[in-house]
Amino acid sequence: MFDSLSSKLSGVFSGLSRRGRLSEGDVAEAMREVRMAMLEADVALPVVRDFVDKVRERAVGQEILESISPGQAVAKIVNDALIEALGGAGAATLNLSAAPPVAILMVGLQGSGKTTTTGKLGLRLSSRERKRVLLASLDVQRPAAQLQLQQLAERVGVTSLPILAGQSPQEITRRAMKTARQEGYDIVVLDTAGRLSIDEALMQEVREIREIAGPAETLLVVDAMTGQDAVNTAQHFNEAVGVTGVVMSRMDGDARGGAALSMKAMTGAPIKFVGMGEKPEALEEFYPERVAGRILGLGDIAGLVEKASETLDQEESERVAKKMLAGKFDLDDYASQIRQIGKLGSVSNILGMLPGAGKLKEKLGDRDLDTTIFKRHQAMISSMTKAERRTPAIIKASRKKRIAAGSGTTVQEINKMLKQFDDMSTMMKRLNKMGLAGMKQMLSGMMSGKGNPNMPGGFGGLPRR
Ligand SMILES: Nc1nc2c(ncn2[C@@H]2O[C@H](COP(=O)(O)OP(=O)(O)O)[C@@H](O)[C@H]2O)c(=O)[nH]1
Ligand SMILES: [Mg+2]
Repeated sequence: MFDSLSSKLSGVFSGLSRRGRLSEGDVAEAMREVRMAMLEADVALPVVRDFVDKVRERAVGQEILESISPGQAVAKIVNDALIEALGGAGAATLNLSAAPPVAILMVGLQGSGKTTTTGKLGLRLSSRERKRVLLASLDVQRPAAQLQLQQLAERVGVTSLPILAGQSPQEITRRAMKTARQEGYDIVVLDTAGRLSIDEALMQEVREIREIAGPAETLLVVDAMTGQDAVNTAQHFNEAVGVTGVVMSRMDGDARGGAALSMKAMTGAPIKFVGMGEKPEALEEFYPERVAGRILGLGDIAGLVEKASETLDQEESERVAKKMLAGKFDLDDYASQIRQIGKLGSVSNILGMLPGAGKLKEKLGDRDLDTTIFKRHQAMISSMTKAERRTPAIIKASRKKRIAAGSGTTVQEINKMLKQFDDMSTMMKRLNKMGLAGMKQMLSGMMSGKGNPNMPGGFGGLPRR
C-alpha cells in the first residue's frame, strides 16, 4: 500500500533538495510530478487537483522560495496537505457517547468485510475499552451468515445474539436492542446483509433498521482493493443512508492507496479504522499524520512504537533498551528479546513501518524469519549459570560442553550463538552512534543475507522460512 506513490514522491523531493533555491518553475515542475504520482496511485481527480493547487499556492510563497532548504519546505507543505486530505491530524474515533446500549450499524456491499470487521470491533471494544458487547447478525440473505458471526464471536470471546430461524432483519434488530437493554450491554454491533451492488431494497432495509436501532455510528465497510469503486460506493451509501465513518478493509493488500486518499474529500466521511488482515486483531485506527508520514517515507514510527508497546512488556523493553544504550546488553537480555520477537509477529509487518523499508519488505514478501534458531538459543541460555549469562566471556571449553549437554545442542552451535551475540552487542554500540541512516543500512544487510562489509554479521546468516 502506498509504496509506489511513496517512492515517486521521495524522488520529487530529493530532486528539489539538491537545488539551492526554488524558482516558480521548479515548483511547477515538482507539482506536475506530484500530480502524476497521485493519479497513478488512483487518487480521485478532483482530490488531486485540489491538493496540487493548495500545495502550489503555499509553495510559491516568498518565504519558501527564500528558505534555506526548499526541498524540505515543500515536503513539509505536501505532508500537511496530505494530512488535510486524509481528514486532519488525529484518529477519528468512534462516537459512543449515547445512552447504553449504543448501537453500531455495519453496512456495505457483500464481501466487503462487514462480518469480519464486526468481530474485530467486538474484540477491540471488549478487550481494550472493557465494554460489554453484543454482536448480532441481521444477514438473512445467506444461510450461513448468522453462523459465521456466531463462530467469530465465540472466537473473540464476545456474546452474540442467539439465532432464531425465520426472523426478518427488522425483527432481529428489535430483539437485539431489547436483549441488550435487559441484560445490560454497553454496545450492540449490528452486522447487516450486503448486496452485490447497491440497490434500493438494500438501502430501504438499512433505513428501517436504522430507524429501529437509532445507531450512534453507521460504519460503512469498503474494500480498499476496489480502488475508486470504494469511493463511489461510499458516496452512494452516504447519500442514501448517511454514514458516520468508513472502515477500509484489506489495507494489507497491494491496493494503490488512492481510495484512502480520496475518501474523506469525496464523501465527507472520515476513515475510522483500517483492516490489516483476516485475523480478529487486524484492525487499526486510522491516523492521517502517520499515513502521510508513511507515504512520504518518514516511516510510521509512532505506529511501530504503539504496536510494540501493546504487544511487548513495556517495562521489560525499557529495561533492555537502557542496558543496550549503556552497552551492557547481556545474554539474559538477549533471551528476553528472543521471547519478545515471537510476540511482535511478522517481520515484514514491522519492516513496513520503518522509514524507507518498503523495498526490503518487497524482497522479503510474506516470508518470515525462521524462529526455530531463537528457540535453540533460548535453550542454550537457560542451561547457563547466572554468572555465565552476565559475563559470556567466561564460557570456555568445559562450560560449553556442559551447556551443550544441558540444552541438547552441540559445542559448535554454542560457539556460533556466542559469536552472534558478540556481533550483536558490537552492532548495537555502533547503532547508537549511527542513528537512523545506519539502521536502514543494517536492515538491508540483514535482508540480503550478506551483511554490510562495515558491519558485523548480525542476523545475516539466519535461515529463512
Ligand atoms: N486480507 C484481508 N482480508 C479481509 C479483511 N477483512 C475481511 N477480509 C476477508 O474478506 C472476506 C469477506 O469478509 P466478510 O466479513 O465475510 O464480508 P461481508 O460479506 O461484508 O460480511 C473474508 O474472507 C475475510 O476473511 C482484511 O482487512 N484483510
Ligand atoms: Mg457478512
